[in-house]
Amino acid sequence: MMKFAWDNYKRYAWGKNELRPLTRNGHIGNMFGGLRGASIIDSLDTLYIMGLMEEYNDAKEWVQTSLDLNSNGEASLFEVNIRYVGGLLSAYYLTGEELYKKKVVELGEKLLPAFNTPTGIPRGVINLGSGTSWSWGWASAGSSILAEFGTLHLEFVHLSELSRNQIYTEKVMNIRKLLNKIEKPHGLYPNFLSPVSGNWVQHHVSIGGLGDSFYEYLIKSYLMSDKSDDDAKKMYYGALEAIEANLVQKSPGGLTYMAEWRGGILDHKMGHLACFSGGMIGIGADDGEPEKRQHYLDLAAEITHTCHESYTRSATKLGPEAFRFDSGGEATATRLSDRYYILRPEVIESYMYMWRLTHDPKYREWGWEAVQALEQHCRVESGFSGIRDVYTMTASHDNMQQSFFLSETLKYLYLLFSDDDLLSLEDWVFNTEAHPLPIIRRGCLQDIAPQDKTVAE
Ligand code: DMJ
Repeated sequence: MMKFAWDNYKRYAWGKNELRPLTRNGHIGNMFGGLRGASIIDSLDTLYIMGLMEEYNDAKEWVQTSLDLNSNGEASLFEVNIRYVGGLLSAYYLTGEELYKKKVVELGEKLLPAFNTPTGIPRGVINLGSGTSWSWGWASAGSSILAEFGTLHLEFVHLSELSRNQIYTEKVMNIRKLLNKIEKPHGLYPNFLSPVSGNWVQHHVSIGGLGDSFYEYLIKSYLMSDKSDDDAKKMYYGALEAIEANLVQKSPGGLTYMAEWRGGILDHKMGHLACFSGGMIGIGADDGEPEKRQHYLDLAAEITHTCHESYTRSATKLGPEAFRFDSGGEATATRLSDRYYILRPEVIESYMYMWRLTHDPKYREWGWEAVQALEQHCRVESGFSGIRDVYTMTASHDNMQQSFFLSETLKYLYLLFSDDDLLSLEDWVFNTEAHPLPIIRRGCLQDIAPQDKTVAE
């Protein structure tokens, strides 16, 4: 599947950000501020661990000759960080090639002006040429988004390691300090914060879009620090407690889900994006209070089960963008506009973590169901495409092969069916785009050997 997705990208969209598999051309979009080759950067580590060396070498050569960081466009700080910074960091740590280190430090410097705000909370959009930054037009009252400014920590700590410049760590620590200081409604972290006043702008809380990877990066910061970052640990378990008290629900049919919270009122909806939380709660289970460990593992399994149900209850066996637990529905999309599937990874991501944590064969079975559904409904003649309605067998394709399909969905599937020592969870954490970053063991980061590819072969 990876080879097919890659070969078609290479043939029809080389150097563009994504492949449009129906029209057989490339898509550039406006998320990366003029940077190109998102699918290449997102694929480097996947190709490498799969042992697709000819393809990996083509990708590497493109980075060498064509990755131009001197662009002058408006980029999403979050997207550039998770895909480009994350992808280049992983490529460096897996292969030891200096080229990636040089590029990623160069790119990291271009992101720093985004933090020049009264509070140091970065705005969402940055011009990579001029360094000017501003908030998304759609974000209420010029606010910054929790999942955006809260999803920088892992990459920025590694940027400090590689550049030997503490500035990156200082920037993300400052975000952490502010979040720790301000009042949290019921212990929850709302999705919108003003980068000017440092106050919450709206009380909307979600484990799905707008909030999701902030929580993920708390527990992963703790794990990546070799369990020395106690603030991250405290914040993660505190947040999880508030989530359990306010958001976790059980449906009449017995499915556990995470609702959204709007100033105390629950919206009984769970987004596909929120399905990453099964894996997150799973990897954090072991470091919780001893009496809560089994409970966390059970909760992780229940959420993953619910997300699997959102797949099995559709005709295509792929899950919708959002599913609801009201108006008579359970784990199904009730609105037409929520019925699409854009090759997202989160459900498979949770299968992979739960497999590694429990070795319960059902997770591989569920992963295999997803493979078959992807092959049947998303594979088209020249690549993979998202679909507009998971509840109908007559496919309507969206003509987009997202770069996270190569970076995340296919990587997590591959890991689900590999031995546990390929990118062992003892040694690596995955950023939110599935780019593996090594755990920083005091004084020995320099000793990390490039990942032995023979494990994959
Ligand atoms: C990816 O870019 C990342 O996983 C991000 O955290 C959420 N959205 C997409 C995949 O769905």
